[in-house]
Formats: sequence, structure tokens, C-alpha cells
Amino acid sequence: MVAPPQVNFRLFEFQNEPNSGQGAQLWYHDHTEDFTGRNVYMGLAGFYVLEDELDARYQLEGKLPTGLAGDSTRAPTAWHDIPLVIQDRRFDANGQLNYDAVFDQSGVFGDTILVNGVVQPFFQVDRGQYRFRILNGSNVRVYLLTLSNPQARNTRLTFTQIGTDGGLLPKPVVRDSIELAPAERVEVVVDFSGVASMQSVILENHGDEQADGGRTAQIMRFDVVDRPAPPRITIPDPLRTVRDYFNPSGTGRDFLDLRVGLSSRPKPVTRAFEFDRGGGEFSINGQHFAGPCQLHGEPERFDAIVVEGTDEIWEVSNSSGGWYHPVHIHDNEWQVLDRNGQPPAPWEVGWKETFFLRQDTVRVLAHFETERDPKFPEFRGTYVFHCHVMEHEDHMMMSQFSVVEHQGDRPPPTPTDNCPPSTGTGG
Ligand SMILES: [Cu+2]
Repeated sequence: MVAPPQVNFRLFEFQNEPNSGQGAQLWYHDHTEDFTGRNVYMGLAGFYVLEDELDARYQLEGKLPTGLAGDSTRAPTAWHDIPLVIQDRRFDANGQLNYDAVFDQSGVFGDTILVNGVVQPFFQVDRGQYRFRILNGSNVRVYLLTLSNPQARNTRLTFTQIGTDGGLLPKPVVRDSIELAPAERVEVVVDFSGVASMQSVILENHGDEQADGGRTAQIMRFDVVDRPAPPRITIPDPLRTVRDYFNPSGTGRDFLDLRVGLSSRPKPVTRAFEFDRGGGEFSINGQHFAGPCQLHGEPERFDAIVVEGTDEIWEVSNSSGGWYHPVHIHDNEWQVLDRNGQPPAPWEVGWKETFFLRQDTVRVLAHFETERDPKFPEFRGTYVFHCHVMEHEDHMMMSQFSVVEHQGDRPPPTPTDNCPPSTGTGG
């Protein structure tokens, strides 16, 4: 059975400010410079759910499936909110992970799929609706997820996507398949009511990178059993609105209005970052990562000084298309303004911090909060952004930006070669 009985359940407390607290499914992992890929491959990663008031209320009112797997106050049969961390690994003849044996700086693929650390996972479900919080925790593999019932002529089931990296979407989106790049997350509701009991539904992978003779084509199995399901839910539509930054005490307005309102706001700072591979090396704007200069003997790399309280538009692109790059920016949640000049797909309009680039150009918008309580300087500091193919990141496809205090009308400082204290690189 997939993880729930084996999950280590821990409680973390976050200081969420009223009205701004935003739920999300998040993961944390080792970020050691040059060794992130190896360390995550060997297991230094975890997943957690940060729940906000809106989501909690939906669950309380029976509008979203409830019962987080691992919650010891409920019977396991009541768990209908299931985190699924998908990773691919390769094992040696002794059943041990051997990263060095399969190391490739373009990215380390495995030929065996694990879900929540379990090989050949399966999970018993009733004929009700389940919420799955799915993370692609793989080093490089991109999944194309579908749901299929082989005992009913491979009938496809749909996903109703309700969330993304940064929590609930503005509106639920029904999808037949979902492409998920490393570090991306989706939340979906799956309805098993149309499946006969004693049949199984397979979560399949149709991604075509290193398919390994079909070994990575099946991710996990859901066995439908005859037991009572919870009352049926109707997913709210719309699901959420976002806070209006100009009227924080207001009730919020429709998600996309933040983009419409852009013209009436101070002009955002725009920056462009090209993720490229040249001469076999991974780079951003043609340059490599350089961390704290005490370690590197060369100037520390900073590409942006962000002034708190302002909006930023970053254009991230991969024009060569020779490799794909899921670009991950630490510290903040962003909205996709456009992808290759077109409006984002309905599943990409939520808050996100990982943006998948094949041969794409994506523009994203974020607002950087003003520090409200100097005792908790959680917004200011130095953060990294990088490709989340971990071997690309380890091969220097990474840079840094700093978030600094707003100093009235004085112009913001420019990136320097100084060694500022490095803080706040979590996320
Ligand atoms: Cu990359």
C-alpha cells in the first residue's frame, strides 16, 4: 500500500498573517551547492501541506474532500486527501540507490517509479471523491499523467485540477492529462464513483523522456473497494479570489484583475533571464552561479536587487530548446502573465513559483511585500532562482537576488560584488 501507514506525521507551525495566509502544498529538500541532485536522490526531501482558512472552511463545509492521510484522529478509511510524491530512481543489484553509477550532468533518470518512497505502490479507495496533492519530486523526469481503467476497456478518468504550486486555483479545471515538470505541484480531485468495485485505476505516465521500455509507464494503482464513501461534494466555482494589494482590508477581487489593474500601479521593474546550454554548460544569461565569494574566490553572483513594496515582471526563456528547464524562483509566489505571448492556460493562472520551459518564453508577475514587523525580517534577504532539473542547478544554472528595504525616493542599489549575509534561502 502506498505510504499513509508509513508516513511520519509532523506538525509545523507557521506565522500566517490574517488575510494574507495562503495555503499550498510545499516541499523542502537539501540545497547543498553542487550536490543537491545527489542528496535529494538519496532521500533528503519532504513534503508538507500548509492549509489556509479558505481551504479549511471548504473542507468543514463539505465542499472539498477532507481527511489528510496520516491524520491519526481519523480512521485510515476516512482519509480522502492524499499527498503523492512521485520520484524515479535506479537500484543496483543489492537494492541500493547508486547515484554515481547513473550520474549524468544533463539529469539523472531512474527506471523505477516510487510514490511516497514506495516501489509498485497501490492504494485502496472507496467509490467517492479524493483529493490528491501531487508533487513531481524527480531530479529531471517530466511526467504526463493520465488515469485509466484497464478492466473497463482502458476507460479514461478525468482530473479536476483545483490547485497548483501556490495553492487553490481561481477556478477548477477538468483535464484528461497533466504534464508535471520537476518541482511542480498540482492538486486534483478524482471521482471514483463511475468505477465498479474490485476494479483498479492506474495513474499512468505518458512522458516520452527515457521511457525505459515501459518501466516508467505506470505510476501507481488505485484499487476500488466496496465500502461507504463520504457524502458527494460539489467543488466550488470560483474557488478563490486574491487580495487586492491596493486595498488590503477589502474582500479581494477576481484573480485576473490583478493583471488588469497593472496599468494603474507603479510601473513594475522588468528583467529577462535566458536559460541556456552552450558548450555543454548550463547558464543563465550566459553566466554561471557563484555563491558566497569566500568560497568561490570570485565575485558572488547577484542578478537583481528587488525593493520591497514593488512589483516585478520577470521574463524567463529557453530559446535553444536543447534541454527543458523548470525555472524555480525562491521566496515569492508569481502569476503567469503570458506564455509565448499568449494568455496562460487555465491551469497556469494560479500562484506559482516553478515555470516549465521547453522552448518557451514565460512572463511572470510578483508583488514583493513590504516588511511589516522589523522583528520578523522574513521578506528581506538573499534568495536563489535556478533550473529545478537538479543536475542543471548543480552545474551552475542558478543565480541570486536580494530583497532590500524601501528607502524613499532614493534609487535602489545595484548588484555589487560584496558578500552580504546570506539568509532566507528556504523554499
Ligand atoms: Cu535545466
